[in-house]
Amino acid sequence: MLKTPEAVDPAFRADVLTGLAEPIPSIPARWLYDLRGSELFDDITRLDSYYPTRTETALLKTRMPEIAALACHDCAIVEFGSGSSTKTPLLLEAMRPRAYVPIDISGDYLRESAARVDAQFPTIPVHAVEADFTKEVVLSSAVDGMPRLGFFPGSTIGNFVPRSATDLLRHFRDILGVGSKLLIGMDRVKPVERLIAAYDDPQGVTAEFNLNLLHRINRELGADIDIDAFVHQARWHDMNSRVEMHLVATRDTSFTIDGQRFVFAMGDSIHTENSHKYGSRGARMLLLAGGWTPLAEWTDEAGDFAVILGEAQRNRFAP
Ligand code: AVI
Repeated sequence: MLKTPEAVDPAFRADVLTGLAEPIPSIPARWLYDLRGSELFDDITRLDSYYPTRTETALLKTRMPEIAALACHDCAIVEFGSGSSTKTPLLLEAMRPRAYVPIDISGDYLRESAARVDAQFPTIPVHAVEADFTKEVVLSSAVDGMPRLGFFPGSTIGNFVPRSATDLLRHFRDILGVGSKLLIGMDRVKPVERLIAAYDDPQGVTAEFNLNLLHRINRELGADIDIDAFVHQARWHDMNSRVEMHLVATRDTSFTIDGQRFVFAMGDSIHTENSHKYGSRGARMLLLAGGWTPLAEWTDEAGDFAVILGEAQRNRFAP
């Protein structure tokens, strides 16, 4: 059903119209996550071929005593993009923070996760913030003066190009303040076949997740995209160290959105997501560039995924 014009996020319309008119057509990855997209992403996290979620969760479980000892003493845990995280209880259980501050753009998700934490940890006060964590965030004054631990799991940092990732890390530093810590999950570079399998699973769930973006454009923006004319493709871009998701036209096709016509020749693509993979030193350099000094790093035995703890030290540019 076509959403009423008021219900459509004007930023979605603007990003789609601008992105599709670019010489390399692209749409920002955040628009993959409407209700259906979020459900499909949840399904992806349970696929055999998608190793990041289970590897990070296992890593947090096995190394939590060490992580907790270094990361949080009487702190407030601030989670960026709390979503439907299953990793949070591991931290709360081990660290018993003075407060938990989930930040999420979706009020529904936020209320759900706050209620879950409330039920499971009734003694930990929850101060939820409904906000886009890439923009201005105001934390509750209830956490003023508390040491803070930022939590940014899932390798979501990999979905930002390094320049934006650096800006985001600096922004986290501004929100949390000097002396704060950050526990961040980062996916590692590995053989291309495994990376492609993780982003192009045999069950076709990731394909459905990617193609759902076209359904969303048709539904919300009243477009007439022939979805059968596009297929999902995952590509490894070695020079930029990232997996890219594309929607590739399998034949010449055209469609109209808001009176604007877009023409795609067979083989042309819409670039819908980047997922950067870091080596150990590259990951630490990214943190340093973003204002976080790495303190410790944990990886699984195969070295598939890393969880890194950084500290926002006072600025010191010399020597
Ligand atoms: C949310 N993000 C960390 C996922 C990733 O691995 O980059 C999104 C995803 N896209 C396809 N599969 C998973």
